[in-house]
Amino acid sequence: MTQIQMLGPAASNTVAGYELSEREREQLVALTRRLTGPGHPLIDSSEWLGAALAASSLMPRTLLATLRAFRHDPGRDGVLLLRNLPVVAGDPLPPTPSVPHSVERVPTTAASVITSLMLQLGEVISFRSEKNGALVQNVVPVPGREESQSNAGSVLLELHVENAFHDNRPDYVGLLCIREDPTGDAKLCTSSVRRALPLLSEEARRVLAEPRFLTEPPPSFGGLDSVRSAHPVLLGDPEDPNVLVDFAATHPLDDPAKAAMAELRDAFVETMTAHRLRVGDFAVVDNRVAVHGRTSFVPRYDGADRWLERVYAHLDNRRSRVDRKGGGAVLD
Ligand SMILES: O=C(O)CCC(=O)C(=O)O
Ligand SMILES: [Fe+2]
Repeated sequence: MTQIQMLGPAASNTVAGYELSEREREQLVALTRRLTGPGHPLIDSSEWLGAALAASSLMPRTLLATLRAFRHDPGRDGVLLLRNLPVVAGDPLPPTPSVPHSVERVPTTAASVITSLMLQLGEVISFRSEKNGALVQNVVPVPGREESQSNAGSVLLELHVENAFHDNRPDYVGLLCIREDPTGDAKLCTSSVRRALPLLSEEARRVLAEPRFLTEPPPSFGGLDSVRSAHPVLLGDPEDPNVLVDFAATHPLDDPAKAAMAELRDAFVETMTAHRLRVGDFAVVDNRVAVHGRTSFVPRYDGADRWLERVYAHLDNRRSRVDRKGGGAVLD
């Protein structure tokens, strides 16, 4: 029972997944009641996070075992898909927000569920320059931002490692679907370096492992002024490397580097999985092994658009301590 099972083609992909039983779902609802409702501190407070951490260790055993197994080995795809998670309990879901930098501050069922899950993978973190440092962020289309290469946009979002420019980027990106795209066109796309690597030429592998690439931070992080030093795209063991690339923000420094990056993108596209997330689906991307992006779609801005909640986690809280002023969850 605790083994990660494979979801079949009917689920539009074959990544590691687990569907909660009704009983497990009820258990989660009961657990989130400890965290939601009037009188509870706001999400980003240390009081609420402490309560969420305590509650998270009481999640159903199968869920805990599934998360632990994924942390041990993210599999060929570097993605874990959980289904049938509760996102509301009682009250109807409000309209999908459409303002920039939308976040959750008051603890809801969905926010409690995603935070608890991520707390069992690692330590939850956020970045001060991104969505005001809020831990639970809304991924929603925003009017006027259609063309932007961010999660507020609706044009194709290029495959990327999350916050690739940052030394303490997240190890995991968790995305919980709380309202599915009514058009069905918006799909989370994921590709892993484990699947792409065998498709690459020897030359591309060699060049990608050299520091011949620069990754730009988004403008909110200081833009080009804060570009760090040149880095390789493939890091670590050449047989099973980590990947560090954002096809909208990483710049090759010479022609062979450009060709190798193009080869890598082709390999990612060839081995990509598209996930049409439904309400209660939760995708966790291992940000070292997998890249993610999103297909284009047409938002209506009528309150019924696609709505995901996002939480980051990383594994080494000591390593990031230098960036977490005061010891909280927010990185500078
Ligand atoms: O909208 C999506 O499916 C993914 C967006 C994304 O890349 C993110 O929120 O980090
Ligand atoms: Fe992303």
